[in-house]
Amino acid sequence: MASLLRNSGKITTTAGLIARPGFQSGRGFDLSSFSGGAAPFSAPRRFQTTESDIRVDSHCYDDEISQKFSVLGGKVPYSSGMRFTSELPEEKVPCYRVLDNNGQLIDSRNFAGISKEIAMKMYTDMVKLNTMDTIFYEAQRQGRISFYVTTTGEEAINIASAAALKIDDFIVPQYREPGILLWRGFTPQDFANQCFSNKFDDGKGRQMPVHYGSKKLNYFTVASTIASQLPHAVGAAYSLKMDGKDACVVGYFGDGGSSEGDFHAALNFAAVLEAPVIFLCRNNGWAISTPASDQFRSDGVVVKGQAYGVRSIRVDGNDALAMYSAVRSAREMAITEQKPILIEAVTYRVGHHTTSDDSTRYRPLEEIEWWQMARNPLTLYRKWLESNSWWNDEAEAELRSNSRKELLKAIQVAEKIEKPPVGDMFTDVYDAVPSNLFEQEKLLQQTVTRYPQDYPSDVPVRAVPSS
Ligand SMILES: Cc1ncc(C[n+]2csc(CCOP(=O)(O)OP(=O)(O)O)c2C)c(N)n1
Ligand SMILES: [Mg+2]
Repeated sequence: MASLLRNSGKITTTAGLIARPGFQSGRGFDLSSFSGGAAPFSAPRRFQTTESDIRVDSHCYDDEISQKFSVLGGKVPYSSGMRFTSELPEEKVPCYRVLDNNGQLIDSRNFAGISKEIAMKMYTDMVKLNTMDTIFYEAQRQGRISFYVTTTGEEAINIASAAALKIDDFIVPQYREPGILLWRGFTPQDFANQCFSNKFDDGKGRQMPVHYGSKKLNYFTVASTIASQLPHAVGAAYSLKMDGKDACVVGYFGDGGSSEGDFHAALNFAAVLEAPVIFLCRNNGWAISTPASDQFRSDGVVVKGQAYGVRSIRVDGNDALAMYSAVRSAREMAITEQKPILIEAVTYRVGHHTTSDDSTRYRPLEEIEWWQMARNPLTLYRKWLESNSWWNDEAEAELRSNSRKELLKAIQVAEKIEKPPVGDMFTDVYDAVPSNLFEQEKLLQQTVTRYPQDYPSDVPVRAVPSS
């Protein structure tokens, strides 16, 4: 973990769930709902909480000074000492953890209670996700699909965050979060249909593999233009707020995404509009070949929340129970208090960036192996399940074998299904196809007909209707 934040040394872990207060509120908040009674949900007031809430303490300042300071959203003391703030806080923000390095509870009080059923489904889906990565990655290597992105090492972030949310919550993903879809019921066949771009892909084969989306499952389609999804997440959350919905939006992104302007704009918008959105950063140490130490000089991503007035927490992203607890709590705060929350989940990208990458060219093999062995999210969580007598070797072998069979079958079926007709490239954007697109479609159809050897034979060319 220290290697993720090389510039400024180690971060400590804590077994206590401590979200950092947003600058504006400065209020404490109660996490006692973990140990029982949930905080009552008060219906969000349509529009009311979006008004700026600037309070100036008139007892301390005369009117003229108060006026000046009102631009800073509250009371600011004068100081005769010229002090610059330091670039880094004295202490690093601790990393919330529930399980120790052996998968045992550090403190049984500081995490959300979880039923056996949910706990088992979490592990089952983590294994399925891991198996899907192995099989789809191999399929890409065999030339059966053009591209793939693994989530290896980030299974806990994917599945535990999904488990902590409700289906009404909207997911606005980056691209390394297919586990949320899996949790919500996207089947191996659905994943395979998208990766093989066949006619049952909801995106009609228009996108590269792994650009999943599901309207039914409230999962926005992956847009791999880094961080562009985050302002959209805020807009969607603001819409939920206006409609008084008991739901939030979760915008996922990587450490690399936090360097994009869109991340900063989104945090600021969310804070000012008081939008019920969770920004979930997977700080996996790498943005393709750029290490986190070349990405930012701050104490990771978590501290950026407070700068924008957003309550934030750093969590061990390889600890499924910590992720589940933090996301559940964040969801409750985002909805009941109608405000954004930032979670920095500290993890490691065990796989290559994508199938177009070879990460051993820029990082030591030992680093990858250490994370895979010592901090494997599946192993840690399995140890906790076993200590509850909920899991054993026999169950493991059966799950792995069944998942493998199911996924192999899914790709065998998907690759035999016909592709969508090329004409589908031109539909669904305009109500009536404009003349320039109509011309392009006609030209494409003529080209494919004239040079059939240059085009895949399994893609039907739909006849262009006469205009
Ligand atoms: C706007 C934009 N710039 C650059 C890229 C190229 N690119 C694709 S992924 C990536 C790195 C993203 O890293 P991070 O956000 O940490 O996510 P991770 O891949 O580690 O999950 C980059 C730079 C892009 N897709 N979009
Ligand atoms: Mg990254």
